[in-house]
Order: sequence, then structure tokens, then C-alpha cells
Amino acid sequence: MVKHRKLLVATSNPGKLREIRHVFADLDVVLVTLAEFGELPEVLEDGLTFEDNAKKKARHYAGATGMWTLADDSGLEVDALDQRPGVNSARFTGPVQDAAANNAKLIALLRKVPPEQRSARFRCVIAVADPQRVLATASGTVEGVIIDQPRGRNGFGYDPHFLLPELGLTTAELDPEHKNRISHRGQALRDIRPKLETLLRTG
Ligand code: ITT
Repeated sequence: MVKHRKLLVATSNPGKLREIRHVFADLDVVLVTLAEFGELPEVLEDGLTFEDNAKKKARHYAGATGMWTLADDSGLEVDALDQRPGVNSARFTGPVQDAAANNAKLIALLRKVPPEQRSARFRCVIAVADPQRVLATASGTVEGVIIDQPRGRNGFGYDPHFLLPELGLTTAELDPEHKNRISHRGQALRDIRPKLETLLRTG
């Protein structure tokens, strides 16, 4: 298949990029990554919601590159922590992203919280923008519980501590296809896909 259009996937998170590539493998679009550009101005993710940040990232990188751009803002909401880390999931322990430190902080904060009060969810909002404006958004959610002992080697971020009770598996124990079938990101990507196809056809 000759792919005609290009779409910048504006993430510096390799785990996200893998999952996005997977779901869009057969989409008639060439996925371009930030690695193909030199230094680009960074975006300040200071929105109060995943939607604000996804739109902000998509607009920022579309403006900086002149390309149609897809951005993902996502994170973990833990009910016992008043929905934290939420939009601060990537940098829960400080400005440098460190999954091991983030997970250690999460488990420490939940030390006194019993298993039946460990409910949590991953949320994802995807935005697509051209250099002028946001063209489309989509979102997804997956419910789980936080466990103390990490399990599994797939995925990234908080996956080893995020248990899907009905499967008895963490999202790090799922193979990539399975995670994408049920995950917050997989849902958001499948939701935005037809909108993107229409935009690419007509835009
Ligand atoms: P970009 O902004 O460059 O895309 P980022 O990792 O900084 O990358 P976010 O600000 O959206 O992105 O933060 C998302 C964080 O939420 C991510 O770093 C993980 O800590 C967590 N997260 C999101 N989706 C996840 C998933 O599927 N599995 C595990 N952790 C996830």
C-alpha cells in the first residue's frame, strides 16, 4: 500500500509511540515522529485536564512543524489519592520522568490503603490538530486496581502495578495486541481513527 499523507505523532514516550503505531499500522498515513526533527521548542503541559493538555500538545507541535499532528495526554487516577497523579502522572516525582520512582511513590502513598479501596483508572485523550486549530479529539478509560508487587514486563509506566480484576492480569502482563484491545489508549485511537480518515480524505 502506498501511503499518501503524513501525520506527526508528537510524543517523546516510546511506550505510547509503540502502541499508537500498532493500532495505526494499516492506516493510509505515514507516521512521522519527533525524532525526525531537530530540537523543537518544548510544550508546557500545564493544563488542568487531559483534554487541555492533549489539545495544547497537538497545536504546539503542529505549529512548530507545519504538519498535521496527533498528541496523547494520559495518566493514572487513583481514587484513594483524590485522583492523583492524574495529569502529573509522567512527572509524579519531579521534572525528570522516572517510572521506577513514580511507581515507588505510588505504592508508598497507598501503604495504608486496603486492597478493596485501591480502585484506579487510566485515562487517555487524543487530539489531532493542523497548524491552525484542533481538528478532532477522542478519549478512553480503563478501570483497574493498584497492587503493591509489580507483575509483567510489557507496557510502560504504571502498567506493572495496574491489575485488571476480571482478567487477574496487570496491563504489563498483556501482550501489546491485548492491551490495545482494552486500554484507554486503544479505545481513544479506535475512536479517533474514522474521524482522522475523513479529515485526511477531505483535508
Ligand atoms: P508525551 O507528553 O511526550 O506524549 P509523557 O509520558 O510525558 O509523553 P503524559 O504527560 O501524557 O506523557 O503522561 C503520561 C504518563 O501517564 C506516562 O508517562 C505514564 O506514567 C502514565 N501512563 C499513561 N498511559 C499509560 C499506560 O498505558 N500504561 C502505564 N502508564 C501510563
